[in-house]
Amino acid sequence: MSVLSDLSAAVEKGKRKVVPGLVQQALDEGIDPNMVLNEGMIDAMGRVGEAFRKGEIFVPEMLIAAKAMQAGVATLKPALAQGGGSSRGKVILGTVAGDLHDIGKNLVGMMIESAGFEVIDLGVDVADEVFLDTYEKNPDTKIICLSALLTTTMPAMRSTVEKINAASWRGNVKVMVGGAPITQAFCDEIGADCYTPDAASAAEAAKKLAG
Ligand code: B1M
Repeated sequence: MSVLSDLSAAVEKGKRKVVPGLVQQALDEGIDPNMVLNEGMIDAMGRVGEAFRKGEIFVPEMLIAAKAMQAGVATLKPALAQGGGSSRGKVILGTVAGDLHDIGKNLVGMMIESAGFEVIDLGVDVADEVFLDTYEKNPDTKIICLSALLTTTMPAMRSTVEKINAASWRGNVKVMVGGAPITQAFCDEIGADCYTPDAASAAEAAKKLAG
């Protein structure tokens, strides 16, 4: 078995102590960090989600796999996030109210940071007013980024965007949305400026949006 399939199996089984070593081994073998992320870890989380959906595993197993992936991402971060700095401006980032998923959001933050932005990460379960207050305290922010992983928290994303759209400063900031259930059609429907499907494209879009 290749190191990537070993890594993928270890993430799926939630082997938090083994995962960082396998990530390092993959990097030492010269495997592209994006391949380590996508084929070694994100694919595994897809299988975990599928097993949960079928009722083969439950929330604790999903959480253990998430922790293993987080440990792997921490090891991968220096290789993924090259060329930092904070010259492109500020980005506010958070997972919307009611939603506790943060692995994808953290990857988006990492990639945007490595594209040269200063990221203000508000964490998970972020209420509308926290996004708005944070912008008002940081009016030089270029983009507000919202993540949602649950169909049941899409209305919270809509609500946050509606409140941002009603703010007097709306013309000064862009709004980017993403997360597994989010689509371009939903982005258009709620009046956000940009939808991106993954962390790499979020960083590319951020550069364009910030001008
Ligand atoms: Co949750 N969960 N979960 N979960 N969980 C999903 C999302 C689910 C699809 C699993 C399934 O049923 N197949 C399902 C949602 C179904 C739906 O809504 N249609 C689900 C459910 C149901 C739940 C609970 C309700 C379960 C329960 O309690 N009964 C519960 C909800 C808790 C809550 O939030 N209130 C719950 C809880 C959890 C854990 C806490 C156990 C854990 C999260 C731990 C954590 O994040 N710290 C968890 C996990 C791990 C998952 C799965 C297995 C993996 C998510 C993940 O991290 N993926 C997930 C199944 C799956 O995704 N296949 C599932 C890897 C990550 C890199 O991908 O987050 O999609 P993702 O991010 C991508 C893109 O989406 C995009 O870029 C990222 C990187 O490329 N992206 C953006 C994300 N945000 C973006 C923002 C952008 C742009 C791109 O711009 C701003």
